[in-house]
Amino acid sequence: MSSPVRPPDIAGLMHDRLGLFIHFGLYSLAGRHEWVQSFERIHPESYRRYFDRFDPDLFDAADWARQCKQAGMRYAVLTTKHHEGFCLWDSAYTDYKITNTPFGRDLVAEFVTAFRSAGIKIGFYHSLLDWHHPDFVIDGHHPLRDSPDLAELNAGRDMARYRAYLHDQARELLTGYGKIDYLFYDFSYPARQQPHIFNNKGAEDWDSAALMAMTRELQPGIVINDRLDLPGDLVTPEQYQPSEPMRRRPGGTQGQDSSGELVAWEACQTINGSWGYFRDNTEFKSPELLVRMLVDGVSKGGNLLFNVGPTGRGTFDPTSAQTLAGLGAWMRLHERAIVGAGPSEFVAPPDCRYTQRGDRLYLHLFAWPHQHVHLPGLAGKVAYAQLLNDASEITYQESDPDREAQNTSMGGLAAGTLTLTLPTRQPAVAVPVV
Ligand code: H79
Repeated sequence: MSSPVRPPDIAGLMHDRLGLFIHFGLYSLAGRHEWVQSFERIHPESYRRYFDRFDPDLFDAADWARQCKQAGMRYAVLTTKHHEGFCLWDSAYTDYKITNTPFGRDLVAEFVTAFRSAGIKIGFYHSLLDWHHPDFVIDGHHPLRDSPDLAELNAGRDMARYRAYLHDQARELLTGYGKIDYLFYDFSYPARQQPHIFNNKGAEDWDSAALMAMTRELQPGIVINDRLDLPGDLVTPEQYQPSEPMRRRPGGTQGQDSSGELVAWEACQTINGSWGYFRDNTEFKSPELLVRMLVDGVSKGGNLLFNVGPTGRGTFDPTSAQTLAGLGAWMRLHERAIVGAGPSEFVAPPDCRYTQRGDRLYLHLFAWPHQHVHLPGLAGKVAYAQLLNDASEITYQESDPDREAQNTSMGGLAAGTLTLTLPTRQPAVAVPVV
């Protein structure tokens, strides 16, 4: 049999640079973090109150897709199942699924159809942890970890049976919804990484090698992340921006090292510190901050997977919608400096970032200097300069190497410096009309 395995299309995903993460589940009804069941040690029987009332009546996949696309995002990743174990599709392997709630529809199917027809790549987030499955051995993350009868509760649990369930459901997701571009498995916590957690879980518990092989076989070209406790196609820093381009750690698992080869990476970021809808977390990142995170990431070779947590009604809350629109307004004018762009061979001055796409160099100013910005090493390299947002010409001067030692009008700048004359006022990030 010829191998159907095609190498992951990591270049395609990295080209896109900006994606939308969507965390939606029963925790969206609690409205206080997707880890609420674990944080508050909520017993499964009590947590069922959300299952019985799950009815996102305003959910409209086409509207989510429209907002995603307008934000300039080219791919989207939806939680098919989070740690709570609730499935957003009509799985044959459990009753703990969306089609058994008052909502009664297969949300994964609607998501896939709407996003794909909007030309957005499809990503699935799938939790390796499962706090609902009766065979999942209770560990240091589990809601029942403090139960007085823990030993008794764990006595009949069998990870081999859970593993079969995990693989069966992955197969279901990878065969029932057409082409899937990206799989974000989450997450592993082997003893060597989280020694403070009991009943740690890693590659053997998930049979990560087989799960990864099956994923690749069923979806040729799919990109798989690095959280199976095995090397993946990209590394996924969570809620932090790396200060340098990321390098693969020896062994290739979650995390980074300064010595290895350069590796594709994608930072995932929340809007307000929580992935699931959190009503009372009102410290939102501004579109300006998100633009900086995106630009900084692209300048270091990385993607930004930006998250929204829809409300229990199934909509993006007003601040999230506004933030997406703000990001989109910026992307409409600056997309060519982001999509298909990456790090530059040149070194940007302080408070600046360079991104480069082919022979086009994009200078991003994080602080707006008075009148001039000096770019060492660029003299003689630039044929024309313009402002991206309105295509207005940027005039420039080059320092004269022969007169370098003298106190010239260029103020004794190093030879090879290019000096741009900036507009007196920094162009504003456009205010979107939603
Ligand atoms: O789905 C989102 C998170 O719920 C999930 N990954 C993203 C994409 C995730 N959250 N935490 N983790 C993965 C890793 C676990 C971190 C922990 Fe903790 C540190 C577990 C216990 C201490 C963070 C802080 C979570 C609970 C407290």
